[in-house]
Amino acid sequence: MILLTVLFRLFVAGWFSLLSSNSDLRAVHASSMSSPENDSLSIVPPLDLTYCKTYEKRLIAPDFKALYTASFDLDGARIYFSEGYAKGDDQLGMLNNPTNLQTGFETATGVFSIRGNAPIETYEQIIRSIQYFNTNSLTPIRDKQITIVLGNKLYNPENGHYYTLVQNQNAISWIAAKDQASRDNYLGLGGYLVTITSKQENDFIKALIASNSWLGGSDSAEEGVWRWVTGCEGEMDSGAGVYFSRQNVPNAGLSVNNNYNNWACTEPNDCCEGEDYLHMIGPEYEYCGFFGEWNDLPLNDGTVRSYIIEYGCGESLEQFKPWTTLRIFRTPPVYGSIEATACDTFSWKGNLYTKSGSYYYPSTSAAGCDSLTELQLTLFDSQIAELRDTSDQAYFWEATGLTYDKSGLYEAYTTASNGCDSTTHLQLEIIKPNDYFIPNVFSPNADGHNDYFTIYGNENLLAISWIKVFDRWGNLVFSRTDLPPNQSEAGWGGNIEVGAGTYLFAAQLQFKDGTSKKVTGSILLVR
Ligand SMILES: [Ca+2]
Ligand SMILES: [Ca+2]
Ligand SMILES: [Ca+2]
Repeated sequence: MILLTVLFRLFVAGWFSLLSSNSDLRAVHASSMSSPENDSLSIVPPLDLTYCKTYEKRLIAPDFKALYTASFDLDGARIYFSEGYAKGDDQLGMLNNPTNLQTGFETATGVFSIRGNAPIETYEQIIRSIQYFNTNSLTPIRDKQITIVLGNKLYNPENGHYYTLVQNQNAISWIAAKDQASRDNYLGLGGYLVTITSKQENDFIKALIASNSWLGGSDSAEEGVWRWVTGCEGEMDSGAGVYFSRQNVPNAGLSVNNNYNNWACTEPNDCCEGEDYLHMIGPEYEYCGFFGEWNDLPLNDGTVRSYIIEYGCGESLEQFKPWTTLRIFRTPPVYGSIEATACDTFSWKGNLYTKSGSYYYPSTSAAGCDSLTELQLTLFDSQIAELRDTSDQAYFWEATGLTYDKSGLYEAYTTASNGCDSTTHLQLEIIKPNDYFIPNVFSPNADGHNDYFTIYGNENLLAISWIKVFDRWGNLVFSRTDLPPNQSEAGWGGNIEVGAGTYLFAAQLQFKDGTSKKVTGSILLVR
């Protein structure tokens, strides 16, 4: 029962796409009036398929064969994924179509449709050439089921009957609907205006209709005696039809012999000039009662534009099975995995990767099946550092082990802790290295030699704006402004109260070209 329910849903899903082509269906109905009875029809189940190679096109049913007592015409067929459909990846197609029938695969629904009036043999020929293929080896691998249905009818698993809705532009009389239904057949199974004998069947029909629709019930033979007058039910009770409801006075339908009925509020009411024909209330006509309930109407009521044809009589339809299924076992790819670590970029199988992550490379295994290699890539960034420095003399850079005596941009390359390149840029400025000289030691002992600390220079050094000297605790021990360069006595004589040791100085130099420069450093005082 569960399987049947699933199938029912799928049939319903397939149905709605057919509503738009009902004019085609009606034309086919008329032309297939003379088809023979075929209450035995079945399909030889196609073999299941094992699919392991993406893009490989495989015939799903190369030996497709229906079994029937006499040939008949068909108006359509559907071949669709009833389980495991991967939208956009799973495809059904044909190598070529030697017939005039229309075929096409709809990605949104996973349905391959064949349309047009042709003998069953032509349909068999087309179905034998339908191919399955998959365009993506990376999607989750799921097994699939394909269902093949001959014809475009809706299946009710509860009673094994088939149905179709005929929706007209204009109103149709109950008699015309009944006659058209009785002339129609589904693969040789005779049609009739629908009879509803259970709540399930009522719900099923309600789900189909979009407006008032005729049903195969009437009290035209005897007022107030409601009988099913079509299909198997119509042949019972000596041909009078199953007596399912009695119109109570004044207005109410009562069940007879526990037969199902679903009258709306005060119906049937045999209103007005008399109402003897049964219909189901559509969603837009809830004037008394509700959508899906029943009402009696006159023969030519202008509000009924549609009717439902039911196919199959009684409960003995086990021999009539115009559909079959096959499974596609989707073999997962042969799986491999590698890890890689690199700096900045990594090249693999012809691709350049710039971000860490998992990447997949599909290929073909030795057995001709999908093979999938996963690359687990970790990329580290190379590092670039920017440095700026100035110097008044030749500059030694530890990073390169070189000494530079010119301003410029220099680079040093090392390896970072992550193993990648580490590049350091040094913007070096050498300022007037030869324009002044700062001694680093003096000896204020009045021997006339090196007794003062000052700054010396060539003709480019115009003046010393100021000099300040501090002891190692930050105390100012000497300060003087506007000193001429190269004059020892203008500088610091090493106050008598300070001791030998290292002192720190700062000074502002003025150059001939108008520039100035602050210099700092240390000076060693020896006694
Ligand atoms: Ca029925
Ligand atoms: Ca009546
Ligand atoms: Ca009525």
